[in-house]
Amino acid sequence: MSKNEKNNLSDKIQINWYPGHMAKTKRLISENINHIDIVYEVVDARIPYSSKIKDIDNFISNKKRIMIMTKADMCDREETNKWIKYYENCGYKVMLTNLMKDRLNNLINLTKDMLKEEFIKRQEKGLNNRKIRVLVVGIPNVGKSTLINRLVGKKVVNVGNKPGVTKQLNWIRVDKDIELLDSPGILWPKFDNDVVALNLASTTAIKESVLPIDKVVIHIIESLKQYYPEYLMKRYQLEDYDDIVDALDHIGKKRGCLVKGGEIDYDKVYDVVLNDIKSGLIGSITLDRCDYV
Ligand SMILES: Nc1nc2c(ncn2[C@@H]2O[C@H](COP(=O)(O)OP(=O)(O)OP(=O)(O)O)[C@@H](O)[C@H]2O)c(=O)[nH]1
Ligand SMILES: [Mg+2]
Repeated sequence: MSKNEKNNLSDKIQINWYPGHMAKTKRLISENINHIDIVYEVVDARIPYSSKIKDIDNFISNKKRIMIMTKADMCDREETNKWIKYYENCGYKVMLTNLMKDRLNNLINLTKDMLKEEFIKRQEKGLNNRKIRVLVVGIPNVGKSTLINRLVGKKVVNVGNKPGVTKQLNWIRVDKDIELLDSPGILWPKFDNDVVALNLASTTAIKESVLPIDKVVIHIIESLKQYYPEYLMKRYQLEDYDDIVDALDHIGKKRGCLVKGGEIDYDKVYDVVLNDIKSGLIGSITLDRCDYV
């Protein structure tokens, strides 16, 4: 990689991307929001700020909500706890969960509790007792569908570690008391800053092809250097470095990402780092920090 190429890496990222189906999903949610009793707003505990839908208030109006932070098993608990406090101070009920193993009885209980008065009022008015209707909403790949499968207790909707698995709104019955509306992941029309966009790409919330892969991987390595240098050491035996190209070269050599003649194959280095992050092999990380909001 030449110095010029390296300099280009720090250019401001231009992203003006907003797939039409996300606008459509927001419109459908707005149209159906009057039928909803409560919203589960799902965020990824590794990026509790970057993964929160920025314009959510525009289409869920003032519905009651619970923020569900998924991937508790992959996050840095100390930083995540600061975020939980931050959102609780903003008035949210927050629930941190590992959807791979947690039972979600407490979520059901909290939901029923938050809606108790409304349902008593309905009864007093002589209205039919009906199920609680929950909208599950969030950016792509945060675990909305996994949450639904967990609540139902079996696989009723498809999940996958890539954005855009759910394509349409789906009503799912949980039990005699609750039904859920699964929704496709949505983002907002323009990313407010590069860090948010890069964090989203680092955790596979936006398609890899949307951002230049070199910028995403450099962001991952630089974030690890800043917050978790011990993970760089453990996974790649990479000590502190001054030049990012040296870091990429080092990882390339350690992981055998070479082309004929012993040159570094940077595309392979990018794949290695992205896969390590995607699968959680690097370690438990949180990429957002409360002090920058
Ligand atoms: N380790 C871990 N993986 C999780 C957790 N929750 C979800 N996942 C994984 O995250 C990936 C995305 O899950 P989905 O449920 O498909 O996400 P989604 O929000 O429905 O995504 P879209 O439908 O694409 O918007 C899957 O590979 C899940 O297995 C969690 O708490 N811990
Ligand atoms: Mg889904």
